[in-house]
Amino acid sequence: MKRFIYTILILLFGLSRSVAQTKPFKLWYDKPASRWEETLPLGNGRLGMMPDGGINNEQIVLNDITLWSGAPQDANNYEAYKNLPEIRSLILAGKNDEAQNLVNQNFVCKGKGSGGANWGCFQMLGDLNIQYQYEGNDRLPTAYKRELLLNNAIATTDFTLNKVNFKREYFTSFSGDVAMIRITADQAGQINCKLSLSRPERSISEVKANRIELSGQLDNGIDGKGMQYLTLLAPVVSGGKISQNGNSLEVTKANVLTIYVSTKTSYKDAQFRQNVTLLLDKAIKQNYAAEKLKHQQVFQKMFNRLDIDMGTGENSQLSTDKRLSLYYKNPELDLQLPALFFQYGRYLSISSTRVGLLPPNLQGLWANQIHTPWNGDYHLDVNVQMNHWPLEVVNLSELNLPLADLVANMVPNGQKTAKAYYNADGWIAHVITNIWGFTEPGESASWGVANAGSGWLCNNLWDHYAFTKDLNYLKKIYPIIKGSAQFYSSVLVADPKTGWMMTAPSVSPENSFYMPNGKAANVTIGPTIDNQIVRELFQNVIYAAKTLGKDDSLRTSLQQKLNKLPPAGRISKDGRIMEWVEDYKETDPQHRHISHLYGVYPASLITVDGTPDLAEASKKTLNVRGDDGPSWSIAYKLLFWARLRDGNRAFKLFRELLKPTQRTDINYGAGGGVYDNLLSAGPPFQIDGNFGATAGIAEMLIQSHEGYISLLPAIPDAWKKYGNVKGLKARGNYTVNLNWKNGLVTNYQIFSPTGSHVKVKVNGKLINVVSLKKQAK
Ligand code: FUC
Repeated sequence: MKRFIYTILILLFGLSRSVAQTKPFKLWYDKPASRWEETLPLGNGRLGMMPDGGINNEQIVLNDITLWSGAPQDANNYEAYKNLPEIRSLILAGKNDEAQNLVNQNFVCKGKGSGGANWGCFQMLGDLNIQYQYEGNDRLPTAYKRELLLNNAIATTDFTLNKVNFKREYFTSFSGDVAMIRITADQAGQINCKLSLSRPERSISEVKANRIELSGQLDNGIDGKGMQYLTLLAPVVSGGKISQNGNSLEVTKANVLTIYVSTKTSYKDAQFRQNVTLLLDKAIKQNYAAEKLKHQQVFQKMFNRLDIDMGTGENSQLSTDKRLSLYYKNPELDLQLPALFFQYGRYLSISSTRVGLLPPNLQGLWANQIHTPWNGDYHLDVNVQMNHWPLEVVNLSELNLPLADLVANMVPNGQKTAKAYYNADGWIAHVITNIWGFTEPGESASWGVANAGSGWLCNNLWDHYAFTKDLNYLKKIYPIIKGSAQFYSSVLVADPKTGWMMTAPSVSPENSFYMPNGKAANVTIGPTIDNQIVRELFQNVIYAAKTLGKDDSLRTSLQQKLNKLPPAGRISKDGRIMEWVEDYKETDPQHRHISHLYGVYPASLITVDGTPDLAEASKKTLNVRGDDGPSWSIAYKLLFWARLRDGNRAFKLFRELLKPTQRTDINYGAGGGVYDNLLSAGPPFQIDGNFGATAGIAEMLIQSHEGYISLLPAIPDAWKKYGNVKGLKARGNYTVNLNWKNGLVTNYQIFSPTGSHVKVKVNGKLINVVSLKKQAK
């Protein structure tokens, strides 16, 4: 029954830009980090640092989101398309293994692909090393505390040694764009230390005029003259003195020491050398307290858009590592940890990307190696998308824009790739990319020929429009998504058996199947994920063209093709969603990728109400896949269960994800988890698990993919008692606040810039309300 509830326009807390934070969200420890995976991540979207809080020696790993080796390259095999007819006819004849051999021979990228030096790698910038000296004989400190306060993006280390209270304060300024560390003591002249900058390779470190300079040039894989960087460190003291000791600077008997680190790379910045100095000089001139305040204000403009409280518990007071070790068994004793992990995800997004720069990579912004795992790049078969899944719903919408820029930058090469391999219109990217716009298939057929990378990226870009309804943005991305649709439209192959039109050759991300002859293969026609991605893309482009009043004939032809796509999901003999067009047996039933449930999340092609049979089959699929895997895979399963409205199962996956681990080996199987610093482990550290779980928690509290806003669609029993969230977003540019008790919504407000009719599902009932007016941000 439809009923309009006209809500009175009382401005409870809706008009203010930000939501006052009820509680501090902290990570804290009573000892220094003993490994990098325990250090605390700071970042301002470009510049990152991870201090370990060491007493005598402190190592602070520095990062810059733009620091990449490699260079643009053309790895397109321009003869590849000639093999397409044969590859396709082998697939259609059921000779997938032979087709796969041919793909390996003639249909992969030229050169070494992701293994090549020109392909490149996101690299650590360097280490800031501080060797401290103390007066007095005590060696062991008391009252040690190392902390990261998410609310203001500041880390601290406090301890007492020889009756002196020391404090270190660290932040990467969102205002001045430099890293700052301030060391103080409560007695005069107690700060003695030696400062140096180092990097495992390709670096020169020298002292010039009381500043340490670290500079170098990375390999581009061509002539060795790749990206350049320059880092400047300047200590400023009150009391005491600074002197040079080789490549280090020594601080003696200071009362206060402030260390400024300014860094830049040559990425899109010919003036980077001058800019490093400008930033540094400017920062030093600022009053420290004023700069710290400005840093917090800029950061909080984003962070404070959302607040969450789901209670607390006796373990919530413990140090983060202890909380983590106790959580799996007794989650009821720490009701705050899910809220902390959720806000940590938001904190990590704000810290690891910035409008105008690059999206967070596989490790966000943080790396302590030259050769980072998987080159620290962008994987297009789930990982980079997962990094962006929480952004809209957790009210950090603009942080989706760097990905849109990255994708726009891929299009020119993607057009060449479309021609070279498929003789097709539009553009394609396969499964991996870098900051240099790589779009070619990867170097091995088993994973590299996935066709859906560009389509998935485009559908991810669509989210920003779906949530914001920003027409200017739609105009900006329209040529990109149109070009992607044109590609798929021109390559789809009609399967003579079914008449369906599908991609070929392609793979279901990284999984393989047994052919009837018992041999294993990956290459196929129409893996389910491709069918779903193409369906969603065509729908989006048709909608966009209509909204923008453009391309009538393209709309008609996409609509015709849409009618010939396979259904969004098909059910296998044993009741699961089929991963491939044939009901093949998979070689790895617990495979980490669950690509054929793309239609459940992030798409909404399979829903509990809309397609109940497919929703049931999705549950069976998940039960066979199991609840383990690398952390990103656990997070994805959490999201699926949230969409399938099973809050308790989603919560179980949350607990699995929060299992403490110290493993750093490269893992493709079971055994994800989080490190003591709450960064997620594949292992190794891979940030998608953090972002996926943040999106997952949001999805347990609010959903808006079925034409209405659903409040608490998958709340687990464990979180039912009490909670409130302010500042969640829903599709259509709505901002939502809600309170609940005993699993029932007790109060909610929905805001939008104009105040419009919107459907809301509250406590199981679908009703129509008018949203409160709220100034657009
Ligand atoms: C995909 C996944 C792996 C890993 C890598 C970075 O290839 O299959 O588990 O996450 O990306």
